[in-house]
Amino acid sequence: MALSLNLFHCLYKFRVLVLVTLCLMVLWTTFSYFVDSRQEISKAKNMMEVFRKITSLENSQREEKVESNTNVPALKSFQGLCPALSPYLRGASKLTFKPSVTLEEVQKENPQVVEGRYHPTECSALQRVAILIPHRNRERHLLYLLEHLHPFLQRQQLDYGIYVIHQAGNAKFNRAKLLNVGYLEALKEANWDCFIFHDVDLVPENDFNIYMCDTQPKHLVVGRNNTGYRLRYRGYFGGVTALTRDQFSKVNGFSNSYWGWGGEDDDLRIRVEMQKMKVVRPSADIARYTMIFHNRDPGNEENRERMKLLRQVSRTWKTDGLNSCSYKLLSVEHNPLYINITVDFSVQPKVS
Ligand code: UD2
Ligand code: MN
Repeated sequence: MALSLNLFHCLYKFRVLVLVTLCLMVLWTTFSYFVDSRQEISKAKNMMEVFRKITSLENSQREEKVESNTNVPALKSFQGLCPALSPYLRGASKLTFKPSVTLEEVQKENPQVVEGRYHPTECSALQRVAILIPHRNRERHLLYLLEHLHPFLQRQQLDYGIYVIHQAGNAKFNRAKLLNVGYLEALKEANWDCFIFHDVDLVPENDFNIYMCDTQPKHLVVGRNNTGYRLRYRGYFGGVTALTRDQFSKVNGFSNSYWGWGGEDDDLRIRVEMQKMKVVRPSADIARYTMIFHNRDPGNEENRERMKLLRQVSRTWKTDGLNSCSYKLLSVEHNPLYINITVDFSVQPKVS
């Protein structure tokens, strides 16, 4: 009896011991679970923090890009960059020029253009592009160009402004100096990335000819209707060209010394080549223009000095260009479809 009582007692003790051990194990497991999960929570918290920092950095960079692209305060909600190729492009089109077209009609057709400027609202444009048009006494050509260029540039989803640089006074026409003025004056009102130097009488036929700058200076006119759409000569750099702000400033802009017709475009090409840059062109089937017919204008007679000037570029480019372009500014007017800059070179010494 005593033996069985003793055995019972031992068994009881053993059970209690097992129970206590089990309890301790449960307690330990629960404790370590909570410790682990607290660590996991803090790890997760850290990861969330890192993620939040990355996304907020990305957003602020995007907002900065939007701000610098549009020149307006950063948009509250994120706006993506426009695609490299706009979905609105149509390709080649047959151009028509209605003699009856008026400025008011062109204005009505382009309600989103304000004071010569436009930017897409659906996305943030890839470049801010200033179109510079040298001008004197070619009102009808200007009207045709505005009529075609505004919708063309909007289809390309560009943030752009059109500047017409008008030469008043009786001095000989100076296309190159007008374009220098356009560059200097346009940069006073916006931070343009890219400049398109554009004859008033050339109308692009294909909107795949993108009015944006490249890593190298770009010549946009391979061919035009009245020269059988072929490049006129090797090294030809006239009509319409696109240079970034830096590319243009690197070559000190155009020379100011070409009075009358010819040479200034070849001078710019020499400057570009001297800086070890290479002229690029879109393909010939795209870089096509219609030139509105005209005769040589009075006041823009052939420049007989041009060959002599062209031989001196390597000596003159550093001191003849943007850094020496002085001019009398008569007015800057913000018209609905373009910004009109009027200058008079007749009050300037001819060699500036
Ligand atoms: C060629 C070039 C042009 C320029 C010029 C020589 C092409 C397609 N164009 O044009 O870029 O190098 O030779 O200087 O190769 N302009 C006026 N009013 C005037 C005179 C000129 O507005 O009284 C402006 C206008 O923007 C015109 C540009 O200057 O398109 C060039 O003059 P142009 O059209 O008489 O010369 P063009 O066609 O031979
Ligand atoms: Mn012309």
